[in-house]
Amino acid sequence: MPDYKVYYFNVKALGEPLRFLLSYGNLPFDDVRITREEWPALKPTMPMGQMPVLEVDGKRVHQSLAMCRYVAKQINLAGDNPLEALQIDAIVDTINDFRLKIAIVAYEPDDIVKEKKIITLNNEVIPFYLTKLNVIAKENNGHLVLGKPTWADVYFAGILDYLNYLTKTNLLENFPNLQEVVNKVLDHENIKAYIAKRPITEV
Ligand SMILES: N[C@@H](CCC(=O)N[C@@H](CS)C(=O)NCC(=O)O)C(=O)O
Repeated sequence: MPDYKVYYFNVKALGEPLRFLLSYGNLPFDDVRITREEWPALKPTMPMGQMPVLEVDGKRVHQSLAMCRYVAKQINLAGDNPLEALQIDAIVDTINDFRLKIAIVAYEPDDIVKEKKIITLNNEVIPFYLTKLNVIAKENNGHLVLGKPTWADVYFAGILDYLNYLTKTNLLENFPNLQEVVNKVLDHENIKAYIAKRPITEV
């Protein structure tokens, strides 16, 4: 089995889906959490000067979705054929579109612009995505695609805390089928064990 190290800040955010997937598949990894003080010295050693980064037997790779997909393949959560893999990728990309639409508002520096963008986000963007995804979760018996566990479910459960943090809401409050998807992941014994030992962080 390769030697895995995950480098990221001491937050969940973009690193948590990767930590979730490694944990779900029972692939041991070093959970390396870099402080803001350590980061400037380490930044030039990372492929694109950003994290998360996965080190596989000493080789550092970047891009959270690519890393998650790589781990998903190791643990048979990436579909049984190219069409299944495509369907999973499409859902993960949709979740990532949703994340980016939330992030662009949350990190808007101009307060007046931000206030306006929050109205559109709350009244249009969030209901649009969550209503669609909730129907999809219902049609797939508590999964996001293919009616079975895939890395899309684990990715969504892993990124949700960050999305709730950015929107300052409980996004799934009125979306029980999506909550069921997340609960199934959180009830997995390997995920429970990881959550029990991970550092407590606000984000
Ligand atoms: N598309 C990349 C984005 C990575 C990214 O934006 N990383 C941020 C933290 S979430 C970072 O490393 N920021 C510190 C810096 O750029 O110096 C991914 O999904 O992995």
